[in-house]
Amino acid sequence: MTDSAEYVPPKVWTWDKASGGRFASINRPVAGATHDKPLPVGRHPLQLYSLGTPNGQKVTILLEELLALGHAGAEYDAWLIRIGDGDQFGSGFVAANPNSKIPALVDRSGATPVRVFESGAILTYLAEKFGAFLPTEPAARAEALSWLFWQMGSAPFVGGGFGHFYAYAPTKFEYPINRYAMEAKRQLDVLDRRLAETEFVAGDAYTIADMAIFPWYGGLAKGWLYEAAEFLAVHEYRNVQRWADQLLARPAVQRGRKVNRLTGDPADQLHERHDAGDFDTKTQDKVGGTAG
Ligand SMILES: N[C@@H](CCC(=O)N[C@@H](CS)C(=O)NCC(=O)O)C(=O)O
Repeated sequence: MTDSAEYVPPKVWTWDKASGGRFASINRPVAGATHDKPLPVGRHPLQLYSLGTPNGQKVTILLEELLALGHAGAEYDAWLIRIGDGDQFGSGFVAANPNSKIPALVDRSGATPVRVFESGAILTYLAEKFGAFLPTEPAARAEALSWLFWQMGSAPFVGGGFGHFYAYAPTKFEYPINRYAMEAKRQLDVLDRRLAETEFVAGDAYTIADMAIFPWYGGLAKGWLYEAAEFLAVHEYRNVQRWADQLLARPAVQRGRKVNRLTGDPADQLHERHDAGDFDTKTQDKVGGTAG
């Protein structure tokens, strides 16, 4: 590993497979499938191919909220995509998401399957399909979509920036940690000020914007991400804390956080979800599995 202070970029960048750090085995400078592997298809209209990371949890929280509201058409099979093993580069997954990242959804309820990728697009598609959690009145809808897109644009600085350099980079460098800690704190403050004004991020109503933002910024506030709670002094963001606790008390949020999860308490890991009853019978403590 070259020290960044001494690094002089060559004229043309080339792929040094040894320099990728923790994600060296999956990071590549090219797109496309690496191997043939069709995706499994279950019995429900909605087929989700995902992993219980913050980006994956957004969608399972929405699906569980839709089911809790009584939308039987939101029943889903959640298949596990092990990104550490390269499942996202299988031909079937790439057909569902050419960007090779979880989550990906295939809606098989109509004559022709509809693929949807990017978590924000999936949340919007499902909210529109079921007419829930996204206001229809133009001003309220604009506010919800603004915060939804805020999350999509902001969280990569938290995950790919702060989290990467603070928790995952093989060597700790002050410059990137400083830069991205500053930005992560600024974003937490944006959210904190907003949540001082309103109960939910988009106003009085609970929307897909909350569901998108919670796994990232609620996770930061609750200390689930990067073991950075103390470093970022997350207790200072009191309105974010209040809102995160409020969401966490929702049974659908609790269920959604368990689906496709490979880390944490085995009781909170439901590796695949094919039936509502799976939460009672198939979490890893019930099947005697180990955290992956
Ligand atoms: N903008 C995407 C981000 C998705 C994303 O970054 N997914 C990560 C896991 S959280 C992934 O699949 N990484 C695998 C890889 O990069 O190869 C979304 O919101 O859906």
